[in-house]
Amino acid sequence: MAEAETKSIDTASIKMIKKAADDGVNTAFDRAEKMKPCPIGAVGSCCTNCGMGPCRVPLPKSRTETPQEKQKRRGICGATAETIAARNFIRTIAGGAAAHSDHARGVAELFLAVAKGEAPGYEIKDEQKLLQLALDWDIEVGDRSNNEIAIDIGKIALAEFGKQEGELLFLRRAPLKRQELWRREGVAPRGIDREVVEIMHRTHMGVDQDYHNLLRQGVRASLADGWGGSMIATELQDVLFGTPTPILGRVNLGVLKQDEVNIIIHGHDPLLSEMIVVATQDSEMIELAKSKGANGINLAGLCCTANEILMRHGIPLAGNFLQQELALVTGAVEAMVVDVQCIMQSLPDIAQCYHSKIITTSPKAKITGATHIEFDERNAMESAKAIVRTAVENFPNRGQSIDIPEEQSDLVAGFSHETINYLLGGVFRASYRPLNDNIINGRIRGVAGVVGCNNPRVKHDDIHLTMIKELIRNDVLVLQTGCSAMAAAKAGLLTPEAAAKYAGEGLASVCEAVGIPPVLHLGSCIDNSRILMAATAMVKDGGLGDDLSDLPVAGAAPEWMSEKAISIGQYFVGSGVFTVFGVNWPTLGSDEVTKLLFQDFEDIYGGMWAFEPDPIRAAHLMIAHIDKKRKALGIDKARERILYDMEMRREMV
Ligand code: BF8
Ligand code: SF4
Repeated sequence: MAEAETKSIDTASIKMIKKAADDGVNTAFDRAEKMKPCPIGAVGSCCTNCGMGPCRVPLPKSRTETPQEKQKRRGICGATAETIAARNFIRTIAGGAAAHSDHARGVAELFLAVAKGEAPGYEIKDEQKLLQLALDWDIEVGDRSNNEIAIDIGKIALAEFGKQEGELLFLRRAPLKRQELWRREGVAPRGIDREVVEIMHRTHMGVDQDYHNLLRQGVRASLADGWGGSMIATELQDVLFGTPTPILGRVNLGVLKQDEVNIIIHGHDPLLSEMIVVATQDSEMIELAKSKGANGINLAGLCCTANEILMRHGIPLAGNFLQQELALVTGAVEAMVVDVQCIMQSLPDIAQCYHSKIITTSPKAKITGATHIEFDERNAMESAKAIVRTAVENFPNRGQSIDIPEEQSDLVAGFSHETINYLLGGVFRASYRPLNDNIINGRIRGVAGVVGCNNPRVKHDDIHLTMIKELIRNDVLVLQTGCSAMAAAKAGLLTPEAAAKYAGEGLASVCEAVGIPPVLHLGSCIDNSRILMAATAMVKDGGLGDDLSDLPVAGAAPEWMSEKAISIGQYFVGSGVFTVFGVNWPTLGSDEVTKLLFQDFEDIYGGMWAFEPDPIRAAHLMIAHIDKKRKALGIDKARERILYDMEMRREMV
């Protein structure tokens, strides 16, 4: 195997990659080295949609292909490279949108149960947000109780999934111009499930065979994710568990403890993790841990469920996606409790090399070789305790091969879009005005959302960090979610001190004045909907155009791997945001489809995709786009003045 140092930039991970090799444990880093991607599948030209195939359609031999030659490059059903690439691409969107939205459906179901008093242990924590939702959805408030209002909200939220006509309710939150554009283009989503199902229908053999038309449906389903499923999940979770406010946390494998029962909660669903948080603090459980020789119970998170409990409780993050196997390699994890999404099937096998237990909890996500303890939300505390008890009882089985890396970093998280509002505008006059003003006066050049996964095809965390540092150095404020936020956190970028160290002078001056980091952590991947809301608030506050596509903003997922990332990227593009992805790009098998996504979409949606694996170059594509928007807004001169002032100030000292 190649040197561990080439696999990750994170020293804790490098140590565990080496330990894995010593312990004879195989990880995603090893598998990625061995498994060469199929070159035809990698560019989106392999179709498995029917039993006549699989069909692999090669790239044209020359740019000036004759009709006769072109005819030969087809699947058995006659599908062209364009159709195949577009079908594959929107099926990816369907997968991602379905994952976010099915998560959201679970939240809505629990929400309704809580409102009806059928889910003991949960309660409505954020009354203000509940009332805001009631207002948004025209639900009568009057002197009705919170639970009565919540029952209406829960029912309406659930109906959004199966709605057959009309439009999703949250579309109304977008700037008016954007809503009109969506209607004009026929991409305003009806029901969430309907848009996903329609993709599966249209991509069946012999249905939609026009790549423009296919991609239009892709945009529609992705919008049903961003302004539908994901936004519903974020909003209802906030009402149930509290809207995040700035909170201190710690990150990296060093948060695991030698002398305590280590429980890692991994996946995406806060319904479970919220209860596990409570169960690990239960005195009966702590006593049990002590009786087993441990000094207590230490809970840490992985992947997006980690972000959820970090944002609301300050629970430490053990790490991001590519650290899930490495966490087990420490030999110090009593149980890894998983729910849904981004969970590697290799975990039970690795757990067997140590003493760890992998506990699956969702009826939707079982893994052969894992222990299944179903989490029943209507009997949440009992289920959570059963899970914690299993972990605690495993403590005496710890083996000899234990090595917890010491690395851990401080971070500040909890920047919901409401918090950004308060922090910048003050509690009494919450507003995005100061952010807009600092963009207009050029101290902040623009805003970038840097989000998404890890991917072992590239150096772990390195692409995120290089991109983010380049952006903040150039005065671009960075908003983050998902595994990308954890990469930045491990490198210390989510602390206020990072502003002086890494940010350009303009951005640093704003961060120092407000006391915020130059990189703001907004939560899990469904919380990308918070970025949509923050961008919308910027438009509504005025001075930066009248649509999301006018804003000097850009998005990126430089180490993406998940179908969810493609759905997220697509809803940002469909909302008017320039979005650049790294690693690889799944439509390169068709020049036409790629051109539509990378160029023509800008004319239609004001936002478009780009692919650039080099993080510095990708950052500069984003900066160039931000500057283009500044120019269109007529605020490009302000920034030149500011830089000039700073140059002069530097000369004076
Ligand atoms: O939903 S960033 S690796 S954990 S998919 Fe998965 Fe990607 Fe992480 Fe979160 Ni999002
Ligand atoms: Fe091949 Fe067409 Fe079947 Fe796809 S749908 S596998 S291109 S025959």
